[in-house]
Amino acid sequence: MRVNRNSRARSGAAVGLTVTALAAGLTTAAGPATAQPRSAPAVTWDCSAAYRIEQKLSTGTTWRMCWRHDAEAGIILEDISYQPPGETKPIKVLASARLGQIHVPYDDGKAEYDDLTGFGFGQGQVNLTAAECPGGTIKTVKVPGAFWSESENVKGLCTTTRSRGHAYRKLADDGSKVYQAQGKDLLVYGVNKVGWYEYMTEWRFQDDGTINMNVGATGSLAPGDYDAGDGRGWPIGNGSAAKATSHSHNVFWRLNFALDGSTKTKVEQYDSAVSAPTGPNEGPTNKTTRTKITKELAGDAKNMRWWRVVSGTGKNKDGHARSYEIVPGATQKYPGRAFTNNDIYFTEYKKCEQFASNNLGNCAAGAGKSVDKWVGGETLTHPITWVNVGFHHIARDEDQEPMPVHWQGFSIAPRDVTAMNPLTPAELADQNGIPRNQ
Ligand SMILES: [Cu+2]
Repeated sequence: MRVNRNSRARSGAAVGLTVTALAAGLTTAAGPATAQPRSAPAVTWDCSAAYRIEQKLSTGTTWRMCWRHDAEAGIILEDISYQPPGETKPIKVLASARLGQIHVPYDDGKAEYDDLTGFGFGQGQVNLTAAECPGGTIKTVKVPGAFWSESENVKGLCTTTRSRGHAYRKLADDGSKVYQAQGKDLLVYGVNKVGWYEYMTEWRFQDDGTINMNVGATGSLAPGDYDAGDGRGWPIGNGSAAKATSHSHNVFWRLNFALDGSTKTKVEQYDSAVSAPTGPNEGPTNKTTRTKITKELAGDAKNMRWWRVVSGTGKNKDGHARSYEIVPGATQKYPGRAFTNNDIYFTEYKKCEQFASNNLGNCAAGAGKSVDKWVGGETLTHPITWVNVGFHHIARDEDQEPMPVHWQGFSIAPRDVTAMNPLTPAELADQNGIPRNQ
């Protein structure tokens, strides 16, 4: 349940208190927090109270962000910051996070949709019932011209918390006890109805700093597609009279990182190459190399390849540059268009570059309407990250009715944002770096 914690949050989390709270087990957010001193730095907001999301999870981590609604992109999250226990002030992660497009090409080549910019995704924001935001709060979203609501004030954005199981587990070195914590997440989600489909856009903020971004497709298969238009559609219903045309859902996210408050971030790619043993007493070796991505890139996922976005200025308490790693999700990349032909794009920020395809931004003539066109060799000083996750949807009998939610997405995970596991129990807080003498 999201409650108004402003008075507490504004006073931040003092280190000394956090240790006390952790020692006490930190099973509730309410108890120790009330004792926080008033001297900690104030939290500043770039949005009015109605557009703030602030959640202190019971494990001690606070997430803060602003939200707004865009006529095409739907919900956009801005100024996202993370404050785990032991940090005295919020750590900015992203200036903005939003969908960049949902591109839906049909296998028969007869239909191809850009759901965000061509089919009113934003106006398709629907009212949520209380039951579908368990334990949470539903915010009112102003949606001019809302398609599926009598009022333009749509009860459209749920914020709630959920348990995700173990955050960690460790048997004490002397075997006397088990250190364990059950992880908690802040969830922020809404639903946009586009034709027969209903897309759930879910943002999951874990207490360990990880952010999961997922789109779930549900609602109904479009009856108009029951025509085996691709010549191979999967039979739906009794016999084989109706065959649903297969298609892809290519979902793009657009991330504007602002680690430690600056969008002047750096991009790095890592690759690992495994070589055969060099002798009978050797094992295979694995060499990991870093490539600095200094210019715009259309990149592809590969075995043992990953990227991270690194702060230009911020360091953790170990003196390591703060960064976020991009953790790919399962994808079925659609090679049919240049803008879906790569898994990730890093482009130099331009305000007009808003949607991965069928862009509506007022870019200069000749700039191109899709993200692939914006990879032009420019030096990256303010990189924008575009992540493309595809799903080839071959319908099945179980897709009626309603269609079970099918999720696609990815994560970003902190790498050296804090000096240790942000949820480290006080008893283990001295175990950083070279192992202590027993
Ligand atoms: Cu589908």
